[in-house]
Amino acid sequence: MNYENIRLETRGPVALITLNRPKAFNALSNDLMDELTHALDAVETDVAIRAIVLTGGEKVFAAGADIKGMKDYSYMDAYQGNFITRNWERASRCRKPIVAAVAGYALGGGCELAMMCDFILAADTAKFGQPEIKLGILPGAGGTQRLTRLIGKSKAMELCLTGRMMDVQEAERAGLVSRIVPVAELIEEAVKVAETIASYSMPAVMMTKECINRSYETTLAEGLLFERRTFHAVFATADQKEGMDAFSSKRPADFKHR
Ligand code: DAK
Repeated sequence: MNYENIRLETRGPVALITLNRPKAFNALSNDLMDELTHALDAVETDVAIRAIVLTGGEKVFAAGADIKGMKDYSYMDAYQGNFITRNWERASRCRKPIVAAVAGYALGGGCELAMMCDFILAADTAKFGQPEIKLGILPGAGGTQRLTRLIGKSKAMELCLTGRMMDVQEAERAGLVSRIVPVAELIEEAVKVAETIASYSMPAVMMTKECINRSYETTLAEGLLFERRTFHAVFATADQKEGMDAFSSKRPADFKHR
């Protein structure tokens, strides 16, 4: 597939996907989301890739779903066309780790897409918000759900009901972003973080991600049981033997991702 709305590059074991519709502030059109879905399918099946960075531009990560593209949709267009569900949720189903590297605006669907990633590394210029209420609609790609789980009811309610944007310091305090870095260093830092993750045992990374995500879906007792069973299973990997042998022999581990 020829990408016109995104760029896909590889940096060793890291895939760097850049949203690339700068004139439309990276508005998330159907074509862009089809391309992103395609790119994530491709990197997910590529065994050489062990971590993904999803980013936008310096000024804007993504200003939301494409308002001009959807303004004339009828209910039937949205429902029968499986709007959002058809091609928006691939990032949330990715088994490999995805780091969102956000600079500038992450609004509406842009904020929702960032929250579908595993964590958000934010530039000091980042701004987050769910301004859908100003358009006479509501968040439709997880904004009322993921944002509430990440930052709590009070702040999520205020942001979704007023459409107010949060600056990056507020977003970090609220727990939406893991860390703030200077905008000029964002991509370099995100790739470095992704490279660190990619240097570890891939099965252990995937299992860790699965366990943390499970904590959102279940009770503590069920989550602990899931973690324990997964932890037992990691002893079936060659990488567990290698990691522990390397530690005992005081040498760097040479993980085979098996
Ligand atoms: N869609 C389309 N075009 C957009 C856009 C968007 N979301 N955001 C910006 N643009 C375009 C502008 O129209 C403008 O295009 P030209 O006029 O140059 O052709 C260009 O990008 C630059 O924008 P501005 O001229 O407005 O630039 P400013 O610096 O003045 O302002 C801004 C930047 C990001 C604050 C402003 O553009 C803005 O407020 N944008 C809209 C943000 C927003 O409302 N986002 C939420 C979108 S709604 C659903 C599920 C999910 C959704 C919907 C339905 N269902 C299940 C049914 C999701 C909805 C959303 O995300």
